[in-house]
Amino acid sequence: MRIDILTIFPEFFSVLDVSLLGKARQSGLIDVLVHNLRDHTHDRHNTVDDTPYGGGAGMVMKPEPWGEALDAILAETTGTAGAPAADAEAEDAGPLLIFPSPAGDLFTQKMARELAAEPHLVFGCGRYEGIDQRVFDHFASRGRVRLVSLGDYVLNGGEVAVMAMIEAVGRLIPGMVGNPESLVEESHEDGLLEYPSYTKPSSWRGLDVPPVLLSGNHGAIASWRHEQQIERTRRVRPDLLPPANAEPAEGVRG
Ligand code: 6GU
Repeated sequence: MRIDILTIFPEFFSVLDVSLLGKARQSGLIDVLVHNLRDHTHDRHNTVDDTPYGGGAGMVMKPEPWGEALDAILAETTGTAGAPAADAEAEDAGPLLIFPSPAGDLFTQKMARELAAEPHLVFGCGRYEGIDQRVFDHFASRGRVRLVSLGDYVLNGGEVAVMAMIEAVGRLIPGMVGNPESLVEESHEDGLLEYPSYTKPSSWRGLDVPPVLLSGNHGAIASWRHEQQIERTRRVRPDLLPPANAEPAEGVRG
């Protein structure tokens, strides 16, 4: 998979060199290219933002540097400055452009799986009050654009959000995780939160590991873990359960 990142803070992404993703980069499984948006400005101060039309607080990112930077990536990867050529391979939809935004679709494990199947992702990290809307509209007319949010809170810019998305997507790429089973037994992979885990010693500070886990009865262990998943999900994230399984509201019970 190829990943391009456009940002005014390329240093943010130096952490991609360490840990799991660093190894994936070294092995060639993921090719991450970080670009400085300011390289696509042409004034003395490398201006990337300006005041909003219509007034209001904060600054808006100007469309021209985004246009030039995205044109360059699209030209390099499609050879046609992004416009799909008439004789282009039918299945090559071009890169998927992703803009982190609190106004976007919620990023979920399902979306991570969809993104992990893409050959080429381009992340555009906005700062300030956002990016001129015409950047999204223009590139949506030439290809696929998605606004994606991590959740209902506000970050100062897209950089940390992109890091989270790359980590969630990167570990789903075949060959990335040592033990593929560790992928399926996790929170959200089966729509439930994960069961609690224990290791040695069997007793620690007066707290004992649940005896069923020491029983050697694999059927009983699987049932217990599934019950724990349902109980925990009902308690912490009832919104993840189908309505019939959700805990009845206080006072409505029995
Ligand atoms: Cl993806 N970006 C920003 N700037 N803030 C956010 C977010 C993304 N998701 C939640 N808050």
